[in-house]
Formats: sequence, structure tokens, C-alpha cells
Amino acid sequence: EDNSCPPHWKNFTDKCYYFSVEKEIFEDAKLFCEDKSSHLVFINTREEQQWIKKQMVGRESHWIGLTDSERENEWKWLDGTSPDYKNWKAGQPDNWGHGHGPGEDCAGLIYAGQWNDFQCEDVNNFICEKDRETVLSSAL
Ligand SMILES: [Ca+2]
Ligand SMILES: [Ca+2]
Repeated sequence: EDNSCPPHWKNFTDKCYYFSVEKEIFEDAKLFCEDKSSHLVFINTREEQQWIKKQMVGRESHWIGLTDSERENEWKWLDGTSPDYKNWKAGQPDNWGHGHGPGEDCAGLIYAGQWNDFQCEDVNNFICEKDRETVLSSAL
């Protein structure tokens, strides 16, 4: 058991992850993570994607830190970087307008961990990520 992540956070590599019990719209999920000195998860590798998928129980969708709200179809992580690794479900992102209003500009994980673009005002679970804190042993 690695206890260098806070209670209720799970460790993978050098990161800690929080899988919410809360459901929020994208912006409030983003603020929730920031309030915990973290950010909505950035999924950068297949290994990270597979680990996250394994942690997801049930069929709830989870926000990730990916949006094209600045420019349509230009998906960026919340730190401004463009995704290299991607795991979109076939046919997504589709910017579906639901027959009215704006399209879908905020990404999340659906069942089986594949990515879908949702309307940012949808209410979903979410995953926060932060660096694992380095525990320094005192040499004094
Ligand atoms: Ca979009
Ligand atoms: Ca979609």
C-alpha cells in the first residue's frame, strides 16, 4: 500500500487520482479539482488509460480535463497541450447539438473508458489528478 497519496486518492506511477462520488457540470468539476490542488485528469498514455478504466466501477461517465471550447474540434488538455494519445469512441467527438443549442465541447469517459464529447452543462462524475507528494526523509 502506497500511502503517499491523500486519503480517498489512488496511486498510479508518480500521480494521485481522485474518482469522484460527486457529480458536477464540467466547470464545477474543474473547480473542485483545483480546490484540491489538482486538475481534471490528463490521460497521456495507453497504460494510464487502462489503469483508469480498471478503477471505474459501474457505468457512470467521468469528466476528463479535455475541451474544444476555445476552437471547435481543436481538443486541448486544460494545460493548453494537444492530446497525443487519444481514445475516442468510434464516431466521437461528434459535437452533437441535441437538435438545438451549442454542440459538445467537454470530454469525458463513458463505459469501457472510451472518450466522448458531452455538453459542458451535463452532470457527470469526474477524475482529478495531481503529482504524488514527495516524502522527504529528514537528514538532520
Ligand atoms: Ca465541440
Ligand atoms: Ca459526443
